Amino acid sequence: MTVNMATPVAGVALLPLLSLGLLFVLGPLPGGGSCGCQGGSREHAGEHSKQAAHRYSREANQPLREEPTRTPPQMVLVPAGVFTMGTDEPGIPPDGEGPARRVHIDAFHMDRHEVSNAAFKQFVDSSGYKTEAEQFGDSFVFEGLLSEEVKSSIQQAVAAAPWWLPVKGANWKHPEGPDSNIFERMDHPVLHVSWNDAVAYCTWAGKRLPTEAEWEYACRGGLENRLFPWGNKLEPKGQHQANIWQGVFPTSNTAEDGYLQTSPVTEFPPNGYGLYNMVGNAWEWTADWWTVHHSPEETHNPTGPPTGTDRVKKGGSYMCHKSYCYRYRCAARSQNTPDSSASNLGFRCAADVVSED
Ligand SMILES: [Ca+2]
Ligand SMILES: [Ca+2]
Repeated sequence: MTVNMATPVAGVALLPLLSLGLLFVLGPLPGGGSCGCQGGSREHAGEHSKQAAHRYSREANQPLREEPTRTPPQMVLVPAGVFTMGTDEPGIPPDGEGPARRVHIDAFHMDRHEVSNAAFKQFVDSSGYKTEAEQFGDSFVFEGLLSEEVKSSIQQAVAAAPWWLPVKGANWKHPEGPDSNIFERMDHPVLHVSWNDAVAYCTWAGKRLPTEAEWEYACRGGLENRLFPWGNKLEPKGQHQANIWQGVFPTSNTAEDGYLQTSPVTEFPPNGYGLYNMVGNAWEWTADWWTVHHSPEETHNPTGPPTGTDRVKKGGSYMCHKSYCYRYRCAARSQNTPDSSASNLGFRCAADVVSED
């Protein structure tokens, strides 16, 4: 793998901004016909009298509609608000989880779930896009998922995390190397996508990556100062709420939650905003550069440092166990270079709220 490409985002970030408007125009109406366009132009006779009658109707004399926005398909409207970002009781202090600070967030749209293999395939089919892992020719795969044949062909490993192996031919279509495929996993999160790949996809879809603050606000689902999107207890009433690691990492995964690897993107209950798998399943890229130093001051829509070397990822993955990666919490965070890719790292997109006017 190479790291630190000189200008990682300039090219893709300027792609079709026009499609942004188009997507929202074409999107369905959440209110079900509340645009007043139902009925079409089926008849012209009596149009004047109908218009006159309409002027005095209850509908015409009601206040303006309360919902001035359209939520794109497969997204939710995350309402504006203020929340406590980070924590003063960090699970992993070196990660810069603290201090707890008040952050105001404008309303925005968020993908209901991680971008799936099926959705990413649509992007690739229509654009011809090649991911960085495909260009580099390799990507990092968790050793426990590899066939003996693939494993025996690899010498190099990461000293600090020997369970990560660079596998030739591993990419989003072949998550565990050339002898694997995604045919049975089209509704699972796409993996082996770099930050640059994620930006390219979101731009193509008329969206963008969420900021770290937006992501964490969305993760909390309207709850204040809780560890997880659903509360403080990992398994309320003995029910698994997320796809993480049960057993002993990295040697024994009992998969008590039902999944040894990734799960479908809509598995497990959604949080208070209707968002699935914000923690667990696949790590998710955010737009921000990485830093572990945060001002305790109150901010509005923070976007992170202006520059950096790594990008922030949030939420942990199916590989996270409390013993070594207690990062399946909303305040938890980690980082990778923008061209990194791995078998537990994906993303979802956000979008600005666009007024109907
Ligand atoms: Ca699991
Ligand atoms: Ca996730």
